[in-house]
Parts: sequence; structure tokens; C-alpha cells
Amino acid sequence: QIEKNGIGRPKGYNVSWHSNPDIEKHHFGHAHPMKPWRLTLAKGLIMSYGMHAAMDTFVSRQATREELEDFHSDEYLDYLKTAKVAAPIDDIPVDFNLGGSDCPIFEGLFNYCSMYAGASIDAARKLCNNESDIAINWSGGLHHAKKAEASGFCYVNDIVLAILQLLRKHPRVLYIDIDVHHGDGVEEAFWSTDRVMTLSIHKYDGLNFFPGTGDLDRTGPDSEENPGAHHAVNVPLADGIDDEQYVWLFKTIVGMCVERFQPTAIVLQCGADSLAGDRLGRFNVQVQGHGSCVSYCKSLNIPLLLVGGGGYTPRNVARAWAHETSIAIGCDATLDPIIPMHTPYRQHFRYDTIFPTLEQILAGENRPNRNPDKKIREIIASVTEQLRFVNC
Ligand code: VJV
Ligand code: CA
Ligand code: ZN
Repeated sequence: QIEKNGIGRPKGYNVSWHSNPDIEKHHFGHAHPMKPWRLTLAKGLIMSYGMHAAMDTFVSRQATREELEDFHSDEYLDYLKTAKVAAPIDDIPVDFNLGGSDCPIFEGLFNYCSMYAGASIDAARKLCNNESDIAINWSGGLHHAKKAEASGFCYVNDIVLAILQLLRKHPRVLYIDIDVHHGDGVEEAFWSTDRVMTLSIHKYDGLNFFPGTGDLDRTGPDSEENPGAHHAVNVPLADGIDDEQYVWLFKTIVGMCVERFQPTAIVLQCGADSLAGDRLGRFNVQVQGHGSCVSYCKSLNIPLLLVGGGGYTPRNVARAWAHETSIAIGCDATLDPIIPMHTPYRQHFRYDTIFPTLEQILAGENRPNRNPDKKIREIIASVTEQLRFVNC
């Protein structure tokens, strides 16, 4: 018999959900792959299943200038706040890498950035105060932003800001990044500390695929004197990895990191561009496999922050984040795979189920798996060796 809080959720297990419809209204411009309205689609799905009743829901607020300054430079924030909307000229960014076609200056840019950052900061504080066991901000996860530079659709690094909040209370934070791109901004921010271990799994081909960093031997500063040495874990993969390999690799590597590093909080960036059929991605991970990563992290019983990230086929992003919300609140086993009739924008989903197996197998067919099992085992051997140097 589960004791209930009055609205049908187990007492003593709290999930907080941080969102704001204002964020979803921003536009990066015509044909830009980053579409904040994918959050509206995800929210519609989450609410039509009634999941909001099982969470503490918060309307997020703008991060304050002071909070943003925890990571970003004064000059950069000034520029971000006052930058004028202009069409990109020949894809050449102006100052601070802003204004090219990847990071355009659009209407309400500063509002957008401070809102998604405010949500991640609030979510982190819920974990610090033991007010939540899992805190969710699907509008965050913008892992490429640097101290004084926009990069890859990211302007403010909400993950770094959230981890800085967690470090006020938590001695060790493990950052895990399942976006198809390398989590370079977060890695760089905590490069020289042994209080944050960063782990990114990503597509890597040594040159062409953005951002071009994250090779297996990039494990931290070279000097053993630097506390950050060995605390950056990188898992570079080739096109077409499937659920079976991905989930096995994820559990093995995360399991080893947790054992060696003993984190007291975990931040999981759930970039949905690692899903099969993504407009920019290259992997063949299914909604189920992506979700298994969330289930595994939840099973560790360590305070957990879930953030979004990439994801460029909106219907699949919404499916994945709705499924992962159901995992957080523990109703995944009872979730009807048929999308409820009253789901807003239901026509976007094309197929009527939350796990579009048929559709995604089709996408997988023209993306052969270029990751031999032998290669996966070599990656595990290399990370095992790296982690021997990590002591906490
Ligand atoms: O590969 C790049 C950089 C270029 C220069 C800019 N041109 C537009 C593209 C090549 C070298 N950028 C990547 C950035 C990916 C960012 C991923 C972010 C995340 O998921 O990790 C976290 C949120 C890239 N790949 C594809 C595009 N840019 C791209 C940008 C466009 C576009 C089509 C593709 C921008 C505008 C428009 N179409 C209209
Ligand atoms: Ca990644
Ligand atoms: Zn990405």
C-alpha cells in the first residue's frame, strides 16, 4: 500500500517540473533547426497523459544578472542583452560568435536565455534543499555555450549555472550528456576541478561533425598536478548505433563512473538528437533506449537533474521527453502507448503511438550501424583504465 499525497502520488518521492510557455514562443528564424515550440508539443503530451498532477510544477522565471554572472562575462552579457536583430550576412558571426546562422540574434533573445537558465537554476535549488528527488527542465541543456561566447544554438550555459548551484551543497557532481553532440561547454567549464566529472557520449569523426572535440583520449588537463586530470570522460561513436549497444555502453560506463567518483548529485542532459530519424543526428537510438538511460540514472537513487538539449525532429523530441517524464514520476509501466485523443497538436505525431517503432525502424534502415562491438569494448577498456586514476 503506497501512502498518497492526495493527488495520487507516492508520499516522499518528489519530482519538480520547471517550464514557462514564454520560452516556447521564441523563433530562431526561418528554417533554423532549433525550434522552441517542440517544448509546447512535449508539454501537450505530458499534460494529456495527466502527468503534471504527479509533479510539483513551477513556472520558471528569468535568471538574474548576478546569477548569469556566476559563469558568463560581463561584456558578453551586456552584448547579449543589447544585440540588435539583423539577418546573418554570409553566415559570418559578429562579436562573441553571435549573429551567424547557428546563433542568430532574434527577437527576445535575452529573455529566452535568462528564462531557460532560471529554470535550470531553480531546478538545481530544489535538489539542494531536498525538496525534490528529480527536477526537470526540458527547456535547458544548452551545453555548448562558453563563458564569453555563443556556440551551436546555445547562448547561456544553464547546465554550468545549475552545476554551480549544486556545488554549493554537493561535494561531487556527475554530469552525463546523451545529446549526439559533444558537451564541450560543460567539459571546458569544469576542466580543472575534481568536484565535477563530465561524461559525454557523442558522434565523433575527428573533423566534420560539430563541435569537432571529444576524442577518447581527451580525459582532462595533462598535468597530474591539476585536480581535473582524468575527470573528463569522452565516448566517441560512429553513425547508426542502436539501442542494444547504446544502452549497454551507457550502463557500463555510467556504472563505472558512479563507482569510482561517488557523485552526490547527477545532471543528465537528455538531448533528443541522439534518436533515430533526427534531422541533425546520426544515431539509431529509439525512444525506449533513450529512456533506459533515464531509468538507469533514477535507479541509482542520487538526486537527479534532467535537462533537455538538442532534438530536431519535434514529434520525436516530444515523445522522448514525455516518456522520460513518465519514468521520473514512475508511471512508465502504466503509460498507454496510444497517444490520448485530446492531445493538442496530435496530428504532428503522424503515428498514434508514443513509441513509433515502425517509423523509426524505417529511419534506421538507411543508417547502417558503423560501430563494431570490438570498438565498443575498446572504449570500455580505455575508460576503465582512465578511471583507475580517479580517487575520491
Ligand atoms: O556545424 C556547424 C557549424 C557550421 C557553420 C554554420 N553553418 C550554418 C553550419 C556549419 C560549422 N554547426 C552545427 C551546430 C550544431 C549545434 C547542436 C546543438 C546541440 O544539439 O548540441 C545542443 C542544443 C550545425 N549543424 C547543423 C547546423 N548547424 C545547421 C544550422 C542551420 C541550418 C541548418 C543546419 C542554421 C540555420 C538554418 N539552417 C536556416
Ligand atoms: Ca553528448
Ligand atoms: Zn545536439
